[in-house]
Amino acid sequence: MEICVIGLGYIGLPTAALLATHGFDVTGVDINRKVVERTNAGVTTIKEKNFVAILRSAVSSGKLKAQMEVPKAEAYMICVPTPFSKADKSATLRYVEGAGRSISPVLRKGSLVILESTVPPGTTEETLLPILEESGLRCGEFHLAHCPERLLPGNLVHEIINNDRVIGGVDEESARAAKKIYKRFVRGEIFITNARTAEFVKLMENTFGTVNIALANEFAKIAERLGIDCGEAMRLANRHPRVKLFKPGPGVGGHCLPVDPWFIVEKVPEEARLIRTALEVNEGMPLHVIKAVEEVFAREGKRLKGARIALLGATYKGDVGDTRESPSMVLLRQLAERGCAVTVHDPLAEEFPLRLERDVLRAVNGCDALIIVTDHTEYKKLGTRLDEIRKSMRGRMIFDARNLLTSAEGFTLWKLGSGVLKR
Ligand code: SAJ
Repeated sequence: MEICVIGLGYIGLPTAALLATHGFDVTGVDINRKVVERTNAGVTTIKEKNFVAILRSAVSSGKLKAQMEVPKAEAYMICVPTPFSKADKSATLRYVEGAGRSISPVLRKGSLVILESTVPPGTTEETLLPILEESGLRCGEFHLAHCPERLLPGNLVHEIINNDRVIGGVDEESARAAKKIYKRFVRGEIFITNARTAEFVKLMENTFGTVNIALANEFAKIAERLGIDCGEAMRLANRHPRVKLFKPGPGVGGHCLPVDPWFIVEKVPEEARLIRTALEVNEGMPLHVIKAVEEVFAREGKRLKGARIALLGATYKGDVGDTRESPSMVLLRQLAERGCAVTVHDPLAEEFPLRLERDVLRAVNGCDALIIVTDHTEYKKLGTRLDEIRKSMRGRMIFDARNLLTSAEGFTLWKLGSGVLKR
């Protein structure tokens, strides 16, 4: 079966490669010529274990080829981004609409269109369906389903294959047609529902994460005020058989958790009050860290203006290379606005507005303070390198926004959720 996957990003390319290594003839389409060329060369910027091998075998077998035009195919999978406009806090569907418009002219009777992109409830039927009917075919003459992805960046290949999937058809036949395709490479269970429910399920999943992280962040700020070590309190609370608290952090990044819940708020603002508040609590976390930096500098009698500060971590979370919506971007801007000279270290990140240091000691060299922003595995060992770090730094302040350090001999250590630990 010929399948066309539109959008060769974090979701589309691995999906295209898996389809191609499970018997489908796949044409990958992207508007970015560089992505098309890299894909045809079996090369990718996506750093996920086992992925390059799958991509190489898909390309070298001739089962996956990439191009910029949408071909005739028996099935189309739309995996384009649905960015979020900060201005009016709403989903930008122009890429989904564009993908639909590129399919319509070549859509044939009996073809199947699957929308994987995360969209506000109702998008599949109210936005995409009418665009596909511009082909002259009525829905029913072609099939349309929504199948949201739920893979975890950092464990992508394993999760694409093993996670259960939810498929929402605009009608029963569409859902069944889509299930037949996923069954070829998904080992998880495949559940069928209607399109609107499938759209909502995806948003519920990420909103669950966002709201629970916001709860952890709020507990951390309250614990600081109460003089409680939030990390210890959470470890104890999690001993309850039915409590599993998330971890507080310097902000929620990535292109999903800070974005997807806004799609619900946009649709039903009068009801989605807890969800809106959770998003705002998370958005406020970078500033909470900045306020702590200001307070500790003041208490230590140090001027923030002109200070040199090292941020450890540019990516939005540990052990990934993705910097989208990363809290580090906000911290960098806020510190620069306060006249600080900032160096940023990261072992994996590619795109970042500043040249990235790849060696921790070089990054902290001469710095007055360092801030642990990302929970990279490398930083979990910083506790054993404090002597070298102390020799390399000029100052003695550490801000641990990920609770990776238990103590820091000879440093003033501020931890999110505890405040300043006594030296
Ligand atoms: N974070 C915390 N505390 C936590 C957990 C995460 O501060 O306890 C932060 C992380 O540091 C990061 C952000 O939240 O900045 C998001 O990280 P994440 O690992 O929670 O989620 P993503 O964005 O990497 O992937 C999520 C996943 N969704 C859920 O876990 C419900 C993934 O399954 C989805 O497929 C993905 O969004 C997506 O593409 O929608």
